Order: sequence, then C-alpha cells, then structure tokens
Amino acid sequence: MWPPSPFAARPHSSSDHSRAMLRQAVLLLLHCFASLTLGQYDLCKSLVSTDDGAVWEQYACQPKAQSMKDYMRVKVDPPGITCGNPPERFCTLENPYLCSDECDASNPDLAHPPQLMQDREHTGRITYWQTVTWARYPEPLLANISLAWNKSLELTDDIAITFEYGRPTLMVLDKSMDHGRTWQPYQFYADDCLESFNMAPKRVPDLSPANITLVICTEQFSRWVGSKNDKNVKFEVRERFAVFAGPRLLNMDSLYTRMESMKGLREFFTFTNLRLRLLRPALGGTYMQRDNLLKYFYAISNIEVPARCKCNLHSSLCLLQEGNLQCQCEHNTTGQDCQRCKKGFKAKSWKAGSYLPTPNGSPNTYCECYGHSNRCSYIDYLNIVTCVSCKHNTRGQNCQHCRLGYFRNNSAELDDEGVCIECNCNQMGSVHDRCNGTGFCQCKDGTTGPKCDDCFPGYYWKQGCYSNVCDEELLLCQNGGTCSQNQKCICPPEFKGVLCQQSRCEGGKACNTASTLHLLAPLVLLPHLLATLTAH
Ligand SMILES: *[C@@H]1O[C@H](CO)[C@@H](O)[C@H](O)[C@H]1NC(C)=O
Ligand SMILES: *[C@@H]1O[C@H](CO)[C@@H](O)[C@H](O)[C@H]1NC(C)=O
Ligand SMILES: *[C@@H]1O[C@H](CO)[C@@H](O)[C@H](O)[C@H]1NC(C)=O
Ligand SMILES: *[C@@H]1O[C@H](CO)[C@@H](O)[C@H](O)[C@H]1NC(C)=O
Ligand SMILES: *[C@@H]1O[C@H](CO)[C@@H](O)[C@H](O)[C@H]1NC(C)=O
Ligand SMILES: *[C@@H]1O[C@H](CO)[C@@H](O)[C@H](O)[C@H]1NC(C)=O
Ligand SMILES: [Ca+2]
Repeated sequence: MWPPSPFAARPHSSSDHSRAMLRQAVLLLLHCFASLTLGQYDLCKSLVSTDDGAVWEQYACQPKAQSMKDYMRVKVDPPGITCGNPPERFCTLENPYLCSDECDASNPDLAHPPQLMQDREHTGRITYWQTVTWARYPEPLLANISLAWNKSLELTDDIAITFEYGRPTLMVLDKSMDHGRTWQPYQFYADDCLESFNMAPKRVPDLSPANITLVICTEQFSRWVGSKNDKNVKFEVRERFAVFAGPRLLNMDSLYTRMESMKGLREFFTFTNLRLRLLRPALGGTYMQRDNLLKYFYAISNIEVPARCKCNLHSSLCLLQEGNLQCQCEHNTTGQDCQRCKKGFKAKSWKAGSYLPTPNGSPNTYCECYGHSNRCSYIDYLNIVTCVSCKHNTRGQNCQHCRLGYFRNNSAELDDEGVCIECNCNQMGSVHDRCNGTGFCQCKDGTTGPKCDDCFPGYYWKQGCYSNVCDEELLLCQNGGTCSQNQKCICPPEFKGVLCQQSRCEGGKACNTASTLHLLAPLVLLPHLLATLTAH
C-alpha cells in the first residue's frame, strides 16, 4: 500500500529541465517510499559505525508475506470427484432450467481440473475446479481439498476461498503443523452451526484477546446470498490481528508483543498444510430438490493464502529451492525453518528470535542466559527481554555479570558454572563486601592486601587495623616505659601519658614525699589497726 503522492496534484513546467528535475524528485521520492515500505523485521543485520569501527548489529527478521497459492501442492479426494470424466452437464442454482454448462475433462476448454484453483487467470477469464454433481443423493456429496507446502508458514492475512455457483452450506477448514501427520480443525462453517456441529455460532469480533485462538463455528460464509453476491469463504486473520493491533493494524508492536507473551498465539497462525472438507454444497436458499440434482456441486476458482515462511525470526528471505520453500538463514542458524544452529555453532543452544524488544527484536543468539537461567521474560515498560533468576552467582539481562560480592573468573567461559568467584573480603578490614574485577576489596584506612586482612606499617591488627600507639622507631615509650604489642606503653609508676611522657606531679620533691607517704600509709596505720583489734 502506497501513501498518496504529495506531488501528484502539483502543476509543473513543461521545460525539459524542470521535467528532469521533477523526474529526479520523483525518483528520490520513490527511494524514500521504498525505504518506508521496508517494514518491521525486514532486516537481519546492519552495519553500524561505533567507536571501535563498523560492526554488525543483529536484529530479529522475517520474510515478506507472499501469495502462497503459487507454492501449494493441491490434492483432491475422493479420486473421481473432479467433473468431466465422463462429460456431464450442469444447471445453475438461480435458474435451474438453464443447464447449458458442460464439463469435459478431455477438452481443455471445458475441463475443470484442480490446478484452476491456484492459477493466475491472466486472460481475465475466471477459471475453476469443479466437482461432479450430487447425483447420488441422499449419499452426501463430500470432497476434500488438501493443500501442502512442505514448509511451516505463518498467516499474514485472510485465507479466502472463492466459490463459483454458491458457497457450501457445510464445510470445515483443517490445518496441520506437522506435514499432514496430525490435523486439527481451524474453523467450522455452517448455515446452522448448532444443528450441524452442536456449536453456538460465533464471529471473530465476539472474541476477546484472551480467547482469540478459540476454534469457532461461523454462519457468516454459509448463508445463501445469491451465487454472485459474495463468493468468498474466509478465515479471518486481519480481524484477529486487529484485536491487538487496532482496526487498521497500526499498532503492530502490540500484536508482536502478544505473539511473544501469549501462549499459543503465534502457533495459531502457523501451519504446513491446510485441508478443506466440503460437506454439503450450496442449496440456493431452498431445500434440497431431488428432481434437479444437476444444480448441486462445488466449484472453486481461487484459494488465496497470504502468509510468510516461518523462519523463527532468523531470516528475511525465503526462496524456492529444488521445489521447496527454504528460509535463507542468518544468525548462524540453518535448516528449512532456521530451526538449528549451524555446524560449529553448537556451543550455544538454538533459540527462535524474538519480536522483542520492539522495534527491531533480537536474534536471541545471545539471550542466551549462558546456561545460568532457563527462563526469559519481557519487561513491558523497559521494552527489554531479560533472563530470570540467574544462578551461579550471576546477574544481568543475560546473566552475563557477577553478583555483587563476586568477581569474574578470567579462566572460565561465560557459560561456566564457576564463572563468578566470591570476593571474600575481610569483614573487619574492608569497607563493604564487594571487590573489583580482579578480586581486590576496598580497604578501610590502614588496611591493605587483596582481601583487606593486612595492616600497613604503623598499624596493628585488632579486628581491623588501628594506628600504632607505640613502636620501636618513631613512637618510643619514654621515661623507661615499654611498648606492649604496639597498643600501649607500660609506664613506670611516676609517669603517665600515652608515651609515659608525663610526670605524675608538678614540683619534684613534694610530689615524691606525697607519693612515698601514700605508699607508706597502710604501714603507718597498721599499729593502730592492731591495737584496735587486740583491745577487744
Ligand atoms: C476427508 O478427510 C477426512 C479426514 O482425514 C476423512 O475422514 C474423510 O474420509 C475424507 N473425505 C473424503 C471424501 O475423502
Ligand atoms: C520437503 O522439504 C525437505 C526440506 O527441504 C526436503 O528434504 C524433502 O524432500 C521435501 N519433501 C517433499 C515431499 O518435497
Ligand atoms: C471470550 O472471553 C470473553 C471474556 O473474556 C467472554 O465474554 C466471551 O464469551 C468469550 N467468547 C467465547 C467465544 O468464548
Ligand atoms: C555468527 O558467527 C560469526 C562468526 O563467528 C560471528 O562473528 C557473528 O557475530 C555470529 N552472529 C550471530 C548473530 O551470532
Ligand atoms: C575458575 O574457572 C576455572 C575453569 O572453569 C576453574 O577450574 C577454577 O576452579 C575457577 N576458579 C575458582 C576460584 O572458582
Ligand atoms: C583492582 O584493584 C587492584 C588494586 O587496587 C588493581 O591493581 C587492579 O588493577 C584493579 N583491577 C581492576 C580490574 O580494576
Ligand atoms: Ca482460477
């Protein structure tokens, strides 16, 4: 879809010069539009310049949507269901007496083989596959159409099946995600859902975001509206997308975010095969009329399947190779759906890319929690994908850092269990329990050593390092004092002070007497004490 050109209505000069300029402007404009049309997730990587030179930045990427009818292998069942062998006549529902249509498998102009459901109708003439009529009524007229791609695909828009001569009154669309080994119903179609499938009729707008992947029965495409009014039976993809992305699908980020977080949403749009089970043809709005069975049959002119190759967000290109669609894988992945790591890249476990964080997504080659976590989570308000509950003392978006209190083991790889080593900082000697990248702790004053369990010279250890009070070199104890374990001077009786530098008295002799008297006092009192004791 192209935005209308803002230049379209401008008058322009007819001179050659300005015409050339205009052409250049238009070319420029085309170029701009080309890059504008480059949608989200179209690029797997881009060269960006950084301080360290140009480096590749990797993004989640997916191929463009294509018309997958060009690649589908069609098979119809039962084998004799296609008309024209032997040649036969048909009537129309609108005018049961107009029976001029002929089907003849041997005449290219009158044959209606299955491939006419997927041709491109270049001539403008509608071409269609057609079945035999319901001549064997009341035995039901049943037909299966199996569509195979041999490739996982993801729907990008509505599947539309175009029925000429009226849409079936009963039909089931099935899908397979494993190349036809197992099947599941995708949608039921009936003019009366309750009666035919015992399901209440629903439409996609009835669904809430929580039950958008519900398989429903719809009556919208099975009621008779005249064979020319609405020929299409749809599987509504746009309407389902719109529940998240808004009615005009402007908010695709929101859809892609849901694709990541809502279980089963992405798978709901994924398939390798489709199957149409046609269970009852159009009846022309009336009851089955046994007298004119030539007007009941199926005829399909086109099956449109807009989808993209599922490449697990590791490829932006999907090409036909030896008859099969094949993702052209990036991010060192390989396989039809880029579902494996390339040889030599096995060390890292394979992961699908992620639509998140928006807008570029991530190839997930590195989220990657290095084996320290097996769960990632999207943080909405930060728009990042992050590992949850990193083990082995790691932390960070990718468990790529060591927890506080641990440091990186340089001889271990990032995915080694022993990648983080405990700092083991001495609790007394260090400021906190963290260390730097080589395991050095931050020491308190006077403390040293990688773990802060040593003291600098001039300090002594006692549950931490303390400044020496005395030592043998600079802080000598004076007046005959002796230094005990650098912690204190043991002073002779007459001296006090940290370094015994202070005499206990002011004026020499008086002080001496006092102190002698003091020392002798108990002796002086002794006779008196004895006298007191013996008096009794
Ligand atoms: C259509 O496919 C279903 C499921 O495999 C099968 O049961 C049924 O018999 C098939 N019908 C015809 C007409 O081949
Ligand atoms: C399906 O595709 C795979 C991978 O490209 C290929 O090996 C295989 O032969 C294909 N099968 C058919 C039936 O084409
Ligand atoms: C879907 O869920 C909503 C509520 O979440 C409910 O009202 C609605 O009936 C559900 N639709 C179907 C089809 O179950
Ligand atoms: C793929 O491998 C190459 C070579 O080892 C490496 O330079 C590049 O970063 C890898 N790309 C991704 C997305 O892992
Ligand atoms: C560092 O990692 C190596 C390699 O795994 C391991 O042998 C060593 O024990 C680790 N060192 C410590 C201190 O855990
Ligand atoms: C850690 O600290 C030590 C001592 O200060 C220093 O020699 C070393 O270079 C530091 N290592 C890092 C990675 O900063
Ligand atoms: Ca056709």
